[in-house]
Amino acid sequence: MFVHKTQNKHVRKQYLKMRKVVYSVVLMTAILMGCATEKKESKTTTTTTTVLKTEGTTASFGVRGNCGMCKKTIETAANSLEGVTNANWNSTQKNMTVSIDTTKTNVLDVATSVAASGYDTALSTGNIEAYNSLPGCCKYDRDMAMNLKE
Ligand SMILES: [Cu+2]
Repeated sequence: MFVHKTQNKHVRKQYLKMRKVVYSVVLMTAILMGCATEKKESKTTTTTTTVLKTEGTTASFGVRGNCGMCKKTIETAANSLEGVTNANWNSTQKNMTVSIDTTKTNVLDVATSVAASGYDTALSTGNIEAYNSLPGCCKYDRDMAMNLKE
């Protein structure tokens, strides 16, 4: 009886210790996840500022993709906007150049339209549903580097 009581006490002590560990793990995870989110956000900001090159009415930014079919989809998405006078995606450089009438549209809108068709750009993440319905050969690697030098 006495032994049993001591054991119980021991178990309870262990339980409390475990609970402490669990709490600190949860707290640590929360802190780490907070950090990760912050890092990701600052990374996106950096990409936005360094990747975008604007010269007059011509701008270029990174766009992920694989093949000729990707090129067609990406350029069609860009050209669907009023104010886009020329769109050219380079499959080797993973980069697109657009000529735009800035009174009608802007670079971010073009990037958003491309992203809606399933393609990641340096300024926006490709729509996941559109990506999933792309043909197999067009399902590009979502970690693919963009804005490559030829
Ligand atoms: Cu493709």
